[in-house]
Amino acid sequence: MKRYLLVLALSVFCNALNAQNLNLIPYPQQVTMLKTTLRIKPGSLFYTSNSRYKNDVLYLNSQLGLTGKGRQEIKILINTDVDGSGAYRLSTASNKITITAADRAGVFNGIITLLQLCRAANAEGTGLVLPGVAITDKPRYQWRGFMLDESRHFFGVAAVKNILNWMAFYKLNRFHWHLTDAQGWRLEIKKYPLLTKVGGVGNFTDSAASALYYTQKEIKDIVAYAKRRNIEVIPEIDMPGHATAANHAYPQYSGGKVKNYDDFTFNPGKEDTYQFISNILKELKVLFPDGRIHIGGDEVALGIKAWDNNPDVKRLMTEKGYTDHQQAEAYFLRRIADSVIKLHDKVMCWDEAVAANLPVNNVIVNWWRQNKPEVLKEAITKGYPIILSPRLPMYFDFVQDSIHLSGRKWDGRYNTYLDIYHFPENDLTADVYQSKNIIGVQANLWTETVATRKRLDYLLFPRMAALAEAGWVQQATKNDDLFKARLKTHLGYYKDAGIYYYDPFNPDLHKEAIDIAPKPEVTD
Ligand code: TNX
Repeated sequence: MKRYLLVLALSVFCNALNAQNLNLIPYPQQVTMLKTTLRIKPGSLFYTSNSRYKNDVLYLNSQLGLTGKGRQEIKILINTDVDGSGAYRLSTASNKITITAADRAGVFNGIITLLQLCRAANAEGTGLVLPGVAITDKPRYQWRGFMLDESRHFFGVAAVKNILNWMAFYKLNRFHWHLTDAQGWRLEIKKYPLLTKVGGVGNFTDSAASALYYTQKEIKDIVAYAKRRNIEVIPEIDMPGHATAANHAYPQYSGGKVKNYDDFTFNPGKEDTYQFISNILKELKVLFPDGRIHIGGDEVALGIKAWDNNPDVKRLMTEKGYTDHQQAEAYFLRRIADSVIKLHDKVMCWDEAVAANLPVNNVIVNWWRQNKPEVLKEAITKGYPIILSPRLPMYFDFVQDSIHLSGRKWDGRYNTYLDIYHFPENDLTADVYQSKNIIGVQANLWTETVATRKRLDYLLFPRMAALAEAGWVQQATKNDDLFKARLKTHLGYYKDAGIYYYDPFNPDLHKEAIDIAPKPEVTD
């Protein structure tokens, strides 16, 4: 009996070890290693007879650079027994590949796991020897997001597509695109050409840089590119604060001027402002067919003093019986949310907007102020679905190593890949992170200190891999040593792709990429 138990324990242990050698990130819920292997001959292409998923299989071929005439079938079955959206089973037993999933998200996730298996597989000649596996997998969170700020600095189509490709490789499925802010409006709106012509001028480091923005044609192309990779794109039009670029283009909608924050806000007391924004939203509806818009709502306080001298705001306050500006701010957000709901149905906002009492059924709250846990609790109590993206550890503009100089810190704290890996259980109490209101996690890359692709990559890799684990893997399965071992293989993938990444195991390998002379720490 004792001996039997020993053999059993040993085989479970070996299975776990071999399964780690598959180098899957994020790590699946359950992996069983089989005794068989699956040989894929040189010159073979993956194919499926299930016509709905042909494009997903073509994606796999293109990612692996496969060309040829031979066929390796993937049997794709849709089965509602599989546990929820995005879940899948993948088997490579007895010379057959089968993916069983509840929906297209699950099929795509299964294909990505197969893609990673192929990348890690032994190559024989130019063919592949895949291990026999039976994988049962499902995501911890439905929303696994990444946000890029392209207002402070603009990176362009190629950089965004590269990010989307890696997001797909890591089963991240929401791209939050911060397209407007004080430093630049980056989205063509046909009815208001000055938004990009004037509002697109400048960036965080050079206020005179020539206008950079996405045309509507480019936006459509990127949204379709993302959809092929099972990624929804959520554009953010930040308002009523962070609106300086728009106000420079159309000053008639500005909330006014105040020291250091001239024209930071839209004018909430003017009816025309709502017409202006609603016309912009109408164009967004065509560009972003998934229909979710992020309306910002953050840091209005920075420029709200301007409303003291604004006659339209004064009139609004008297009419509504408001006693402070925050009520006017909430009024603005409710009206904008109503317009979005009428047009698109789905709204997102930063956590300041919890105070505005927007409709609970159509609004997702993005909690970012880790120093305000009471706001997260309030959002839960009010019943909002919530995305967790607190500055600590989910802001990728924070430094990731004690030796790094450029980027933010908060009371000396910064965001290592392991901090991200252990989110949210290391940062929040169980009653909070186990609340059913929490629908996902997201990392945000603000780009005040990021002007080049090189630094963009440096801040993203390898933290994107840790983000993938935070969004996918159950707390009980996490293990630093095993994650590190898998990550080492992925650093090799970055190297092959020519990415300038940070190597946590050898910090001197690539020197910190610095674009702008570092500033001392500020906590705000
Ligand atoms: C706060 S997060 C901001 C951004 C900055 C970021 C820098 C949020 C909703 N607002 O405008 O870029 O900090 O870390």
